[in-house]
Amino acid sequence: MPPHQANGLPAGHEADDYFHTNPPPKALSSHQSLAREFIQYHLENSPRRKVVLVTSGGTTVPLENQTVRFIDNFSAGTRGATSAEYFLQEGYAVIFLHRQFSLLPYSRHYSHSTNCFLDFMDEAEDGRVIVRKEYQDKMRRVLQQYHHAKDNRLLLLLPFTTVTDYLFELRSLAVIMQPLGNRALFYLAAAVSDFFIPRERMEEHKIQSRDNDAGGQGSGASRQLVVNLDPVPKFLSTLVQSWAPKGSMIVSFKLETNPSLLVSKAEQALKRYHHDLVIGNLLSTRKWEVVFVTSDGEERWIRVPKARRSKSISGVEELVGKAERKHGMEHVDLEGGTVTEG
Ligand code: 9Z3
Repeated sequence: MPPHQANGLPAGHEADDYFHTNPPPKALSSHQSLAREFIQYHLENSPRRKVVLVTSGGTTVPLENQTVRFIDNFSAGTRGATSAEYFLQEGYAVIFLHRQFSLLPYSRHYSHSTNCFLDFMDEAEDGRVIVRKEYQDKMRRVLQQYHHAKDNRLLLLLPFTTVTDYLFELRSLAVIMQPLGNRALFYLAAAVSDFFIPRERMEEHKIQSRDNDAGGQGSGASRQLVVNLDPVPKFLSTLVQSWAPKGSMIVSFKLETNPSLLVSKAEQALKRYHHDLVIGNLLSTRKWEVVFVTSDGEERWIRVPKARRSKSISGVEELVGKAERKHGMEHVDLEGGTVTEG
C-alpha cells in the first residue's frame, strides 16, 4: 500500500493531478530525446557506467503566465555544479538538470561577478589574447577535464526555470533512467519551492498596480498584492515509489536556517519518503559543513577545516563510497579529495 498524504490521497495521485493541471515545459520533448540518447549511448558503449542525475539551482514560481514577476528559491548552483565535477572525476556520466543561467560544471570557475573570465586574460605583446601566466596551470586542468567530459559524452546539460518545469523534467528523466537499474543515482541539490500558484489561478498578464484602475489611486490595504499559494505535491515519495529505477540510490538535500531543526527535518524526510540519504546544510555554513543523515539513524558531519574554507564542500566522495557499498560495486579511486571529517 502506498503511503497516504495529508489530503487522504495516495502519494502518486497528488503528483498525477499536478501533471494534468499544469502545462509541461516547451523543451520537454527535446530534453527527453537528448536524455534517451545519452542513456542509450552509455548502456551500449559502457554497460558498467554509473549515471547520476544532479539537480541544481533554484526553481521559480511565476506570478503571471506571461511572466514579469516570480518568486525565486535561493541557490547559485555552486553545490550542484561542483558536485557534478566530482561525480565526473569518479567516473560517472552526469545529467545536469539545472536552473537556466545558474553555475555550470567547469565554466563555474570563470563566471559570475567574483570570477569574471576577463580577469583571467591578458593581451600579449603581439596582440594575441592569452590566459595570464598565474592562471595557466589551473585553467589547463579545468580545460582538460571539460574536454574529457565533452569528448566522452559524459555530461548532459538540461535547463529548467519554474518549479513546474523542474517536476516535469525530473519525472521524465527518472523514467528514462529506469533501464539503468542500480547504476542510477539521484542527487537532488536543486532548491525546490514548496509552494506554487496552480495554472487555473495564475494571471495571464502582468499584474497591475491599483494605481492604474479607473477611479483613482487607492491606498494601504487596497493596493496590497495578496498572493495565494498552494503546496507543491510531495514528489519525492512518487520519485522513490514509482518513477526512479528499482535499486537506484536517491539522495536529497535539506536546507534550513535554524540549526535546531536541521537534523530532525532530515530524519523526518527519510521516514516519509524512504530514500537513502538526506544531506543537511544550513544557509550560513553550507560551504564548509554538511550532515549526512541515513535511515539507520546515522548522523555524520563532514567539515572542511578552517584553513581550506575557500574550497566548496561537495561530499561526493563520501557519497560515492556509500553508493558503491550499497550496490556491492568496486571502487574506482580517482584523485581530487574534497572533504575532511571534523
Ligand atoms: C540545498 O540544500 C543545496 O545544498 C543549496 C546549495 C541550495 C543550499 P548553492 O547552489 O546552494 O551552492 O548556492 N538544496 C536544497 C534542496 C531542497 O530544496 N530540498 C527540498 C526539501 O528538502 C526538496 S528535495 O524539501
